[in-house]
Amino acid sequence: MNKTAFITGATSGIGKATAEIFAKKNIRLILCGRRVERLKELQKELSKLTEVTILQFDVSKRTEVETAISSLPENFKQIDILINNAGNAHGLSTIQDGNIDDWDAMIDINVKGLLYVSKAIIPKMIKSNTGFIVNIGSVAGKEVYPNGNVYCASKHAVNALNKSMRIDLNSYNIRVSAIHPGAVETAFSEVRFKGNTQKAKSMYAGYKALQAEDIADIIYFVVTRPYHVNIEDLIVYPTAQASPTIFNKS
Ligand code: 8X3
Repeated sequence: MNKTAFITGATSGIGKATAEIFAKKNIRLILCGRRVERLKELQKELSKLTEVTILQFDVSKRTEVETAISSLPENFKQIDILINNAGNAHGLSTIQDGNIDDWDAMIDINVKGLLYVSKAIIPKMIKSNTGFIVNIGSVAGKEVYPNGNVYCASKHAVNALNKSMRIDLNSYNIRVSAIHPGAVETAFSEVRFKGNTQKAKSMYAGYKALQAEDIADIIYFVVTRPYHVNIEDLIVYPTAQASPTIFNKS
């Protein structure tokens, strides 16, 4: 497939798995993340399969985003697919006990970061009258659960922006979709529980959680439909999870 994809949060989890499947399908890659060593490693590995360039920046830093994206080499300036994947949960506590730095991080990364990156790339898509934006949301963007408050709010914002983008970009032939995963076994819980590996592991114990590759497969499916087909969004759970809080654990 002779397309170029721009993936944020590409150094781990869903972003990395998406980069791997796209590389196998010969999609050219612009891999973005904060950790340059990981980006370089991934570039080395995936360059065996496709053309890869890397951009090191923090999505929540507006000037970093703008500078990085404007520095793209000429042959990578045409972006066909934007995967807005970078995002995290920081903390899990009641609104009254919530840590304001955690709130800032979630709003800055999950909402403002997605906006900064989109704002830098959308004009290129408008100019070429083609493009595909896939926003990685969460079931937390569809339902609110105890202690989820600000994370849920940030993902509800992603859900709203997904719909807004599709409306505003409709006349420019740009497709916009979202994937809303339930429990995916990644570093997500380690970040949420601030390195408490025991707590993080217990999130995925007693059932088979989704794997990053499961979501990457679905992203690949979504972006490879015929051009007249636009999937608005998909909510994806592990079989053992019926809602954000209901699990069938052994
Ligand atoms: C990840 C899923 O249920 O922990 O976004 O919010 S959940």
